[in-house]
Amino acid sequence: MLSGCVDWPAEFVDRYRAAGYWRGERLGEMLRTRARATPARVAVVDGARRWTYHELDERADRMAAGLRRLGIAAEQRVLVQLPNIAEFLPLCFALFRIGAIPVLALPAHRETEIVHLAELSQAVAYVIADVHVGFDYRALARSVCKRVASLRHVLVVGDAEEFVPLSEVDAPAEIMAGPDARDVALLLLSGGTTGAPKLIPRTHDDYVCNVRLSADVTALDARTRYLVSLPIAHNFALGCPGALGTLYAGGTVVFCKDPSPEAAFRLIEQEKITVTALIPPLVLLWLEAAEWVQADLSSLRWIQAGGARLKAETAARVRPVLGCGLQQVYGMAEGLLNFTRLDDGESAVINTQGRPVAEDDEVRIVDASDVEVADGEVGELQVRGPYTIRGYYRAEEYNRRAFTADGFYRSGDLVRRLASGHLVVEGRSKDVINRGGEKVPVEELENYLMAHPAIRDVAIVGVPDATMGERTCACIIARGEAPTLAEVNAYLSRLGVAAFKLPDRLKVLESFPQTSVGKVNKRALASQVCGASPAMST
Ligand code: OOB
Repeated sequence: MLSGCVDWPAEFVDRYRAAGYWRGERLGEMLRTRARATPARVAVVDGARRWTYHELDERADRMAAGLRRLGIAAEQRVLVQLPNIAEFLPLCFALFRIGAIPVLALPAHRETEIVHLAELSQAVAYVIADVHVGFDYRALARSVCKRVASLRHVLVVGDAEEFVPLSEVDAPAEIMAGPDARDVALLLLSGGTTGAPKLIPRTHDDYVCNVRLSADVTALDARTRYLVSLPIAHNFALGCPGALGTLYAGGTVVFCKDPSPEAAFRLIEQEKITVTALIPPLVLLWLEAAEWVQADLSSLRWIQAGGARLKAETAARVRPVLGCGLQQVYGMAEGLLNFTRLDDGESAVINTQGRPVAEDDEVRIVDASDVEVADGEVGELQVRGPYTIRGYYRAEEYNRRAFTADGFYRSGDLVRRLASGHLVVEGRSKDVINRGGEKVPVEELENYLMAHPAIRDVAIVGVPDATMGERTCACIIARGEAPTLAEVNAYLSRLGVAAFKLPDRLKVLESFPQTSVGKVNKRALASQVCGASPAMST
């Protein structure tokens, strides 16, 4: 396995193989198998572009050969920062086939995050789009290249300027042995860790399992037309079942660059979309828009909702307003996936976040001393299983805290298990703000703000919000004259921090409430700033 990763112990490898979770399949071959079975079926739609399975497969092969010519080899990391465009798929399959490892950054990430990811992964190449939503990624690449010595290539979809156009990374297809199914296939970004962002190594065996179980539980098949509404670099839209699950099932992946109801509804009507995945604020937006946007949504059979807790009132409106079913998904890039089942009763679908997808997902719910709580009680979810990692990439010290001695991942989520096995997410014990599905890493943001010359101390808390679930409030103690929210956010943007991490509110205080051991009491602080109980039980 790639150095810096934690493998499963041999007894678990044997167990997951024997039980049929790990079948020795690789992601590159998953597409090949499909392309052989149904070469002429449409695999990908992006605007006017339509690629059949044969075309997608061939593009991936040619791009793999082109990447090899550039010197990109097995186990090397390639930082991929692409919006929802068709090129994402041949690129990733090309990397999978070489055994090179895509590191999936979000389009929203900026210089600070990209430099960190490139350095942590020692990426040899960086793949971007030219301009997207008014932002020029080539300018970002110029700054990043100056700071990251390992980067040797910048590949660009569109106008490459001084860099290499991805369209020219092309050579006659070659036969490649490719990686082992036990090898790392991709590095996903974590949303839920403390300190600097962490990378999550997913192997071919475990991610193919993730994709297959998700596609089966969502009943994807060759008639599926999946709309990629969320960023494809996010695990939910990529593999739960997402674009990869759709290709596994022989369906069609339709790219959506703008998940606003106006744009997405038009695509649903035109492309006869059957399923998509949304975060709760988008579910709300789509429900509101359904009343005034004229579109035929009758092809839509399911909306998956996840990433943050969906309110029961919102969940209950999905079928009456949009005319389709709802599947709640509580997942994490580290692995474990919970789904409500398509044949679950109304109460489970509306009030729970689903139950684990695999029999061998070992979920235990524990108190602060790691002792299991009684069923029905709230505790932290810990998990071990065939598609849940045993450690973050190159994070030996952090892993000792994030995983138990017997290999369970400490999710930091506070959940309750019902007699049916369904889970209800009640809050969290980790210091992350979940801004409608986008995760704001509190400690990372606090560290940036501590470096501001006019800030003496900072504590960031989540405050309740009707649309986003919660928003970010930065509480500061100033040195002299306090900066305004606009000044603080301009400072963070100049540092190169993604826009979704910028505080929504700023509160200037004289002091912070303390706990009995002298730490900032964030619970008390959150109630102080919002005048009510905090958004979540941190
Ligand atoms: C998904 O993955 P990540 O890695 O961005 O974030 C994981 C965290 C979870 O630990 C939990 O705190 C929260 O996001 N979360 C939910 C939730 N789904 C995720 N909290 C409440 N209700 C839900 N339904 O967010 C993700 C990955 C795969 C599929 C779906 C979501």
